Amino acid sequence: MRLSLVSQHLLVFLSVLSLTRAQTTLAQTTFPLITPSMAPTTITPATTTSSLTTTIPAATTLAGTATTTTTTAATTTTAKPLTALSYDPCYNYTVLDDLRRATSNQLQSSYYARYTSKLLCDTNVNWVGWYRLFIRGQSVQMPDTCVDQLSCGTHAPLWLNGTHPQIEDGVVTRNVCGHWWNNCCGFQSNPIRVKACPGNYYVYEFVRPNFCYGTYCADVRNVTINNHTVTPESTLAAPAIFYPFGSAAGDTNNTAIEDGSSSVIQLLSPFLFFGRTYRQIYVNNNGYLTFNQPSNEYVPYSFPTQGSQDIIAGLWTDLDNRVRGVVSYQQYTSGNVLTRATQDINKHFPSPNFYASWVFVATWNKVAYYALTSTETSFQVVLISGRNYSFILMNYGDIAVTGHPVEAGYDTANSMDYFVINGSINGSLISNLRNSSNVNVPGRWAFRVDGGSGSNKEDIVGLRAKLSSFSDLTDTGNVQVVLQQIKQELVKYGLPNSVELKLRKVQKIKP
Ligand SMILES: *[C@@H]1O[C@H](CO)[C@@H](O)[C@H](O)[C@H]1NC(C)=O
Ligand SMILES: *[C@@H]1O[C@H](CO)[C@@H](O)[C@H](O)[C@H]1NC(C)=O
Ligand SMILES: *[C@@H]1O[C@H](CO)[C@@H](O)[C@H](O)[C@H]1NC(C)=O
Ligand SMILES: *[C@@H]1O[C@H](CO)[C@@H](O)[C@H](O)[C@H]1NC(C)=O
Ligand SMILES: *[C@@H]1O[C@H](CO)[C@@H](O)[C@H](O)[C@H]1NC(C)=O
Ligand SMILES: *[C@@H]1O[C@H](CO)[C@@H](O)[C@H](O)[C@H]1NC(C)=O
Ligand SMILES: *[C@@H]1O[C@H](CO)[C@@H](O)[C@H](O)[C@H]1NC(C)=O
Ligand SMILES: *[C@@H]1O[C@H](CO)[C@@H](O)[C@H](O)[C@H]1NC(C)=O
Ligand SMILES: *[C@@H]1O[C@H](CO)[C@@H](O)[C@H](O)[C@H]1NC(C)=O
Ligand SMILES: [Ca+2]
Repeated sequence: MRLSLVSQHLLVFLSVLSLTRAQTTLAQTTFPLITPSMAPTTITPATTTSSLTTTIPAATTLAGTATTTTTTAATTTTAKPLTALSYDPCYNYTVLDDLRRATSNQLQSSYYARYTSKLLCDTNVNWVGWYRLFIRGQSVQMPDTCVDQLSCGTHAPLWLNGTHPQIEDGVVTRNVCGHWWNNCCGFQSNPIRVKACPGNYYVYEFVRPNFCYGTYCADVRNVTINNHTVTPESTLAAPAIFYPFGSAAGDTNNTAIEDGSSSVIQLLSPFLFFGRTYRQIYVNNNGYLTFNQPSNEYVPYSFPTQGSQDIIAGLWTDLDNRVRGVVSYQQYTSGNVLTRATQDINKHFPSPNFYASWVFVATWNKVAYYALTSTETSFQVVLISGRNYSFILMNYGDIAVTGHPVEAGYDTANSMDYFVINGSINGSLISNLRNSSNVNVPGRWAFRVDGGSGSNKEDIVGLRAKLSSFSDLTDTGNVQVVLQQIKQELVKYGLPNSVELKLRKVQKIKP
């Protein structure tokens, strides 16, 4: 929620912290604003040059009764503070999906004798950083028991001599053995580092082995590998940040209709979105979610729209699932997806002990843009809730460039809260979504969206004030004086002394 003060010469963007909703209601009054005196050292306001009319948009309440607002000007961004993560290989790895590395790829002795040149040898690979093993798009791990000689497309398959770590072990170092001379550790290769990751996978920091021919193996001995994903294109894994989707996840498909939508989806658990509680949702083919009605709008509105709808836009643009791709969705109230969501949210947000009890995944998989039939764009919007918290994850895969207008982020009724993902409003730069993040996970943007108090953004009220002043408000010292004076005024009008004012931005609007 946000307060807006408007006057003449300077725009002052402020955050008022520590207000409760009741107190905010008290603040819904008009109060005169006092400008700083000419002498910044004088605390007592000297001149009152203007009496400002202040309109404070009412708080939305958890009960869902949004009250009116008269804000018309563009307001401060509601970007949630970001949780800086230190570099984590679980979210920064290279995908290694090479069927030849599978333990099932066993060479005949006649073959390896004749085709030595075709044997894999990992000393030829320029290893950089961390890797995650896949076989045909399926996440697998390195073997941590002995592997037969002549497996994994080489002479001496490399396996991990030591058990895989648990998540709480963090990064561990393990010895690597190559099976040769009928000795499981005939070659002792260079040790590598290994980490267990949320989502039940491992990453490995592969290094050049100290001999040839040996390869790091992908263990498929206990894994059923799909045979129908054969063409190189379709063997590409969905980005690892994606939640399960498609037929494998039991998704419901949207009908392939230009500018179409899902039918109404009843939510198995209510979703709290900035104070409003929703029990239904629509997945619109053009890349966004709406709650009250489906939408066929194919030209995105620019956020903030000051409109009447709540909108969650993974990538709102003119997509066309008739020619290419699938739009599908699924919701979960139990199982691994909840575990994964719980881990992700606790990772991305400092909220203690969050447990996901409901997850909704909408996926636009390899969908074309309208009239750009060869393009493929993939992204997800994941809604997550637990108790009275709610979150959104936007996961971006390959995003084709487009000349269509685009918009990614979210907006709310009257735009009291909104967020525009940086760089998402220019279709020629849109591919960057795959690499950008607010949580240090390339391709992922995460937001807390319940709007409840105690959220990661505190209880922030924005004030946008226009002031006339003789002193230079771009000077920090002068601003402190003004802040104190504004605070005194706010307190006079019923706010607690504990309110804290912070300056967001000063903008000079007249010389
Ligand atoms: C991701 O890993 C690569 C390779 O190790 C490294 O160069 C890069 O700095 C890492 N990225 C981040 C964001 O840490
Ligand atoms: C694993 O490595 C240890 C030394 O760290 C070695 O003693 C052991 O023999 C190796 N395991 C096998 C199966 O070779
Ligand atoms: C395969 O699974 C079985 C049963 O879960 C287990 O005993 C065995 O060690 C596994 N084998 C490998 C190579 O992981
Ligand atoms: C895949 O094909 C191989 C032989 O081509 C067969 O042995 C295996 O059972 C098949 N796997 C599945 C899951 O169909
Ligand atoms: C959804 O579409 C995909 C791709 O066309 C198809 O394979 C799948 O069977 C469909 N799922 C349902 C439930 O119709
Ligand atoms: C936003 O994106 C532009 C380029 O698209 C970049 O120059 C700028 O630094 C970004 N800003 C932030 C805050 O990430
Ligand atoms: C989008 O970015 C491109 C490349 O930087 C630029 O040429 C173009 O003018 C931008 N378009 C809009 C609408 O901002
Ligand atoms: C994203 O990062 C990858 C590897 O870091 C790079 O190859 C690719 O060009 C980047 N894509 C964009 C759109 O910046
Ligand atoms: C969630 O609800 C509980 C009471 O049910 C309340 O104590 C808590 O403050 C609420 N949390 C949020 C974030 O609104
Ligand atoms: Ca369309």
